[in-house]
Amino acid sequence: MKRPILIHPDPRLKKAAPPVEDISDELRKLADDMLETMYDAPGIGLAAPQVGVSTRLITLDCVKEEGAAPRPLVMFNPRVIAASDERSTYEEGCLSIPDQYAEVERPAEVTVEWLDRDGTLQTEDFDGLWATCVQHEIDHLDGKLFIDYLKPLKRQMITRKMLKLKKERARAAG
Ligand code: K1U
Ligand code: ZN
Repeated sequence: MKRPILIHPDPRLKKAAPPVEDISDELRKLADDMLETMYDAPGIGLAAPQVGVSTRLITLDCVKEEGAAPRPLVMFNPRVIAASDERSTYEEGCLSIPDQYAEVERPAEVTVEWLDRDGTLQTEDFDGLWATCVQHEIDHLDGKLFIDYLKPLKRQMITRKMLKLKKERARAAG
């Protein structure tokens, strides 16, 4: 089942999410819904707070090559346990901030630890777009958006555009 994605500004996107205590069937269903919502958007990542659920769960799939097998990842309680000194800059977007893109600098490589849908602890090194995306999604769990890395004026400009978009959408929905 597809879920609606919250649009910035929304207080639910600014709140730090509590850790998952027990990976229940309900949370596995939420993960499946998030993957469906992410692929449909389309996006390469999604965090539970973006669908209005305050819990530490993210999904991602950064396979971009035409015809390549998808690699859907579901991460409960993900955390960066090591980050490279080397940094890389990527033009980021966000499904909660539609059609706005900006360059953000982050560690180029990160090691991430998480629980998979069976509750098994996983550890993996990520680089390139995967590293950028997993850091962007973990930021969502801490109530942080990519625009928080931008200069205040640029951030305000984007926020004003989003307020306008939300008003237009509300009017169209009647
Ligand atoms: O968290 C999100 O809002 C999802 C976001 C993830 C992300 C994108 C770019 C850099 C870092 C993190 C998106 O998926 S925005 C859409 C997007 O980038 C995309 C969509 C289709 C194909 C390729 C990219
Ligand atoms: Zn985002």
